[in-house]
Amino acid sequence: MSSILEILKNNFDASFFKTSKEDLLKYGKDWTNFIPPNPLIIIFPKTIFDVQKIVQLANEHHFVLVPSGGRTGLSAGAVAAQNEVVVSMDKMDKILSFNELEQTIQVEAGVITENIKKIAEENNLIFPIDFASKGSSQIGGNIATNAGGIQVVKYGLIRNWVTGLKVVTGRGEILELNQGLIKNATGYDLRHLFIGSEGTLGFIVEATLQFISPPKNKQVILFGHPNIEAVIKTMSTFRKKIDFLAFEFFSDSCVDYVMEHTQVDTPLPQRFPYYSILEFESNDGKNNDIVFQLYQELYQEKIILDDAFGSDSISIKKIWGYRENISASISSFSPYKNDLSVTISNIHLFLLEIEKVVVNHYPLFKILWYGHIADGNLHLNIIKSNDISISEFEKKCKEVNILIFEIVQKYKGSISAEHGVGLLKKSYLEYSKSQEEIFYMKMIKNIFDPNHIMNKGKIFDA
Ligand code: 2HG
Ligand code: ZN
Repeated sequence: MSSILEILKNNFDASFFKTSKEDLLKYGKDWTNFIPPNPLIIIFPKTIFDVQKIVQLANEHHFVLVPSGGRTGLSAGAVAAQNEVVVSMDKMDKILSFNELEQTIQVEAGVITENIKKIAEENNLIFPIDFASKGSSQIGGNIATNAGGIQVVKYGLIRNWVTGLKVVTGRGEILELNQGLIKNATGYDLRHLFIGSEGTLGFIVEATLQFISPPKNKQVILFGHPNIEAVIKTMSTFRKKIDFLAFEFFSDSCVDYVMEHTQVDTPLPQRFPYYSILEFESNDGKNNDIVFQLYQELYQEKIILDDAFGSDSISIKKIWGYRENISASISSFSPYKNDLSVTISNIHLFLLEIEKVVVNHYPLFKILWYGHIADGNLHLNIIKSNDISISEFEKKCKEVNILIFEIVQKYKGSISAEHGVGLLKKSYLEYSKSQEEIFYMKMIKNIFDPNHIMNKGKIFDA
């Protein structure tokens, strides 16, 4: 081990490293629970050529690199548990250019996502990727996990907004992919292989991102519902008639945590088993009429039991707070997380089957449902009771995982809709992908990273 440290220190001066125990713990992990970090050292490249040099050294001297961004991941994609060298993008955080004509921005990988959103807004545009961790996540990590969030139903995943990528492959070459082009029919688009590759093929070092015009007159309504069927009915009723900007849901079990954590009142004067949030564009009042008519029908059928309306930025923020703050509010309770998806036509049956399993197998644990139901994406978080140890809790959750993932497989769904595979989900990959597909994924890894120096052991054991 000491020789790896010597090799690195012979090639980079002290300003490139962090070695204190606190820094090793901090940079050796992401937001995932259950896997203790154990990195060898943290290195902070300042340029693409520094990254290239680190990759060359790793290939030459056979050590493993863990790319690290804002460390907000939830599947241990950025956890260094095996004495790896963590390569943090913190010092590669330059905004390189903004192109007014193309409405694109070129940035280094370490730029915080929220800063990109702010630049878009300063130019009367938006970068339409929105999730709660945007204040600390980095764009390189978002791209490496093909991040989603609350506006996917309208704008799609981050993949749709990356028009160019610069990467350093696991072999140490610099590739410039797609160069910001809108059209480029020249064979395989390697950009899309790097998006969502979780640092297993190389480093994303720069990106060109597309902005667009913002929606006009955003309106938000929070609904209270008697049960989960009512949430699904509300979502599908609106989805058939309007092109909404977002539709999210959460169970009442989430509400106490958010109230405690953010010191807010209940979302509605009375508590209901489930809540949903609809966001839409008012476009000359046309949508308002449709929404109002559908709302009245759903209210009469007792699908919606109460509502709160937001049309100014303060009330909109307040309503979204109940949904967006759930994850942060529960994080200190070490929740066990599942991030599942199916096609939205299957969501009703899928959810009911899974609910039956969790209610039967977790009689003593808190079950929290929330997520992006209009994308078919459900976050299922389980919080342990006080009388059981963390390791017993984890063991139990892993047993129940099998039952859940059998249902996922039956519905041809995904075991990880938007949080990636990392270390946490890799043993379940076969529930979502065939052995043949995994074989091709491993062959692709071998081409870009023949010596397996890039985030070894993440997604699969190649
Ligand atoms: C969200 O939608 C994030 O809030 C986090 O994807 C989900 O905490 C989670 O399980
Ligand atoms: Zn989510």
